[in-house]
Formats: sequence, C-alpha cells, structure tokens
Amino acid sequence: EGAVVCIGETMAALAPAPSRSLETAEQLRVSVAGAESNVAMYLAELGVPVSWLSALGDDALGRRVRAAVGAAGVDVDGVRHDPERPTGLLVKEPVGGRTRVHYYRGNSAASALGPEVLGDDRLRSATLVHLTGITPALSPSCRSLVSQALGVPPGDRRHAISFDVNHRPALWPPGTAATVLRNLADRADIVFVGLDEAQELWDADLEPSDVRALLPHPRVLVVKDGGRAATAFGAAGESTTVPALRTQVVEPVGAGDAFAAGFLAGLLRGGDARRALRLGHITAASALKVTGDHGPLPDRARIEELLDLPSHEWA
Ligand code: KDG
Repeated sequence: EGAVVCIGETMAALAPAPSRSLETAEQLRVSVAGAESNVAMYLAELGVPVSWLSALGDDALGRRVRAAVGAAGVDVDGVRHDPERPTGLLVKEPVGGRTRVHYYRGNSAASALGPEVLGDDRLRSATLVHLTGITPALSPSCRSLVSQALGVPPGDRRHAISFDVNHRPALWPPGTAATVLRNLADRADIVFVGLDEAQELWDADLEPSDVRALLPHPRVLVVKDGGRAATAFGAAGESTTVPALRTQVVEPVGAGDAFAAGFLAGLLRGGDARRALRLGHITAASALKVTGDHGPLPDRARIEELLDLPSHEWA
C-alpha cells in the first residue's frame, strides 16, 4: 500500500451552535474546512500514509489549520505559508435546518497555487493523488494545476488520480462548471460524484447509469445517491450498489469527503468494490453525526465487523 497525496485549499471555518443564528450567536466554533484535507485526515485515521499539499497564509489561522490537519496524522511538511495572502475563511450559517456557506477566500494563499505543486517530491512516490472540482474554480492558476495533473493520459501516469466532482455553485457559473468538471472528471482514474450534483450540473433526469455514460473513461466511477446508496461502476461494465447506513444526520457537510476517504482506503487495502463502498458509508456516517466536517470513526474491530456483515444485515 503506497502513499496518497491530497492537494487543495483548506480554510478556517466559523459556525454558531446548530440551533443558533449567525446574527445573534455570541460564540462561534472554529474548525477546519477543506475537502481535500478532510479526505487526508480520514485516510490517516484509516491507517493510510498521506500528505496534504497546499498553501496557507502566514497568519494565526493558517498555523491553526496546519496544526489541526497535522494532528490527524497527515504529513503537512509540504504546505507553504504565503507572506502575501491570507488563509481563506468559511462561515456557516444555519438556515431552516440547512447550512448555508459563505466564503471569504478571494485572493487567499491557496488561490495562488499552480502547477508547480505537481513538482513536489511526494508525488514521485505516491500511489494515488486526490483532487477535487473545487480547485479549478478558485483561480486560473489553480485550474491549470488540475488540468495539468489530469493532462497526462492514465497509462503514462506514475500514480492514479482520484477526483471528487465537488461542485460548489457559489464559486462559479453553472455553465462553465458543467463543461470544465465533466472534462476533468472523465480524465481521472477514480471519480466520485453525487447523483443530485450530476443532475444539477448535467441533466435533471440523470440516473446513475446515465452518469456512467457521460463519464465513460474512469476505471472506477462512484455515484452517490445521498442517504440512500452508492454505486461503483467498474472498467468491465460491472456495477456494485451498497445502501447507506442509517444514521442520525446532524450536518451533512464533510460526509462526501469522508465517503471518498473510506472508499479509497478500501481500494488501497485491496478490497473489492463492495468492501470499498461499505468503508465509504461507514466513514461518511461519522461525519454526518457532527457539525464539523470531521467526526470520530468507530474503532477498528467495529469497522471490521461492519465490513464482514452478510448483505441482509447491512443497513
Ligand atoms: O467538503 C466539505 C467542506 O469542508 C468543504 O465544502 C469546504 O473545501 C470546502 C469548500 O471549498 O467548500
């Protein structure tokens, strides 16, 4: 099992307690929000060696983010602190049972990342590089980073590339996002996309198998149908569907990242699609139970027990 490298922006996040309003709350909880570092943190917790490459401000929030990601067991030695640009900030606003997200990330340190990141030594020894569709929305240099990484044909790559579509409508216009994200996703080896996200981006009537028709090239395509199920489409036309675990949902933010980490850890351990999907659901459940992006995983013995359950006892 080789190392994973996750690349992307992480911000400091501020949020009132779940039932409090942003307009009146006297205290805000500080946490760390970044899709790729979430994946890295969960991978580390699942025992996969992983580094995170990014840029942060040379500021208190940047040091805080770095420390939090590092404390989860992720190698953060390749993260730069930019003296010119600040760490990005995300503010969560609870509105009618949902969470609205406000970004303060224009001209952040990470928005100045570019293809030079791909020269980091860690990529030479990596088995897998994880990217998301958030990065190409951040700036032209960030978009070049992702398109250069995916510009090398799969057969010529040193490492596999996983790509979570992660459409963030607040970051770019839907028309641009639809084309760019489809082209990038179709060049990755492993792709994650939500069914609702695919419907918003590409066509309101899509079924999971239609998403495969739109993205035919990835060796593995995972279509996640919210709290219901996830389906993995393989290279030989096969597909495997595993229902989600029934869990109480406190806040869904971060669950997609947790799912991706669990699925990737399952594959890297040599598991088949069914075990990888199960580990995805188990990891996602721990993110669903908390307001932050990151909740505690069940212990290893419990995880093994869940992975080995006969199908009729699962979910
Ligand atoms: O993926 C869950 C959040 O942490 C994530 O949405 C924050 O990276 C983030 C973004 O850009 O939205």
